[in-house]
Amino acid sequence: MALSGKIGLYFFPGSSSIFPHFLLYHCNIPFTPQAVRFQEPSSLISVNNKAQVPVLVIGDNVVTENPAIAHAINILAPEKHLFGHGPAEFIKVCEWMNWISASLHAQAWSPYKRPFRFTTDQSAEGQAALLAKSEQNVLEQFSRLEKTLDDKGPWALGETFTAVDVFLLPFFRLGRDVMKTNMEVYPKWTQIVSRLLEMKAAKQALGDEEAAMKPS
Ligand SMILES: N[C@@H](CCC(=O)N[C@@H](CS)C(=O)NCC(=O)O)C(=O)O
Repeated sequence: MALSGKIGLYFFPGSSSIFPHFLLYHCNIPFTPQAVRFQEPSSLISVNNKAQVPVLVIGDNVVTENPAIAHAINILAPEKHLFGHGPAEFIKVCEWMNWISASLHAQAWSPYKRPFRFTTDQSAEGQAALLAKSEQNVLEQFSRLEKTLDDKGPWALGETFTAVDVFLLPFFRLGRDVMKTNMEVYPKWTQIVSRLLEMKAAKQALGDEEAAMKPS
């Protein structure tokens, strides 16, 4: 099926949907941002049966999962080289995105955010214990992330700006705003996020998030 037609992005302020939201603006792809209310999950389930954001709609195609959405955006805007230049960088970007999605997001962050989904022990003590262990897991992954970033920069892979840099933004935000972690202990990561926040695409995506949070 062709990857063409009207484009829409379902997003939730403060979540990982800032990743494709930023990429779409960065690639100058016209799209309609659609804020999701998790209080009314049925509105999202009709689009994505996992009831999660982000969801990218391209004509009749519904694309879920951050790495797959990044691939779709890369296909729509190949001139932006979101997956780098050449096979070695392409593979590195894939490696990073799988690691962020599986190890950082699903394995470490999700149990921290929603411990009740990960244990049958629903007592306050059980939940607190899981939360404490999950926080430790997230911080271990944060340290690994910092060590894996290119030493010279300015971006995650070195000279080339790629989708990986933008995928680092939501987790930085979650660490800073939700876990209240001092992110300055990750200087390379902090530098990348500062550079991202200076870009027009960040201002546009964050502007949509802010507008969506205003009471209607
Ligand atoms: N594997 C998915 C994870 C998406 C995800 O966990 N989204 C969160 C926001 S960051 C969400 O929608 N959570 C609501 C829920 O799980 O109920 C991806 O990479 O897109």
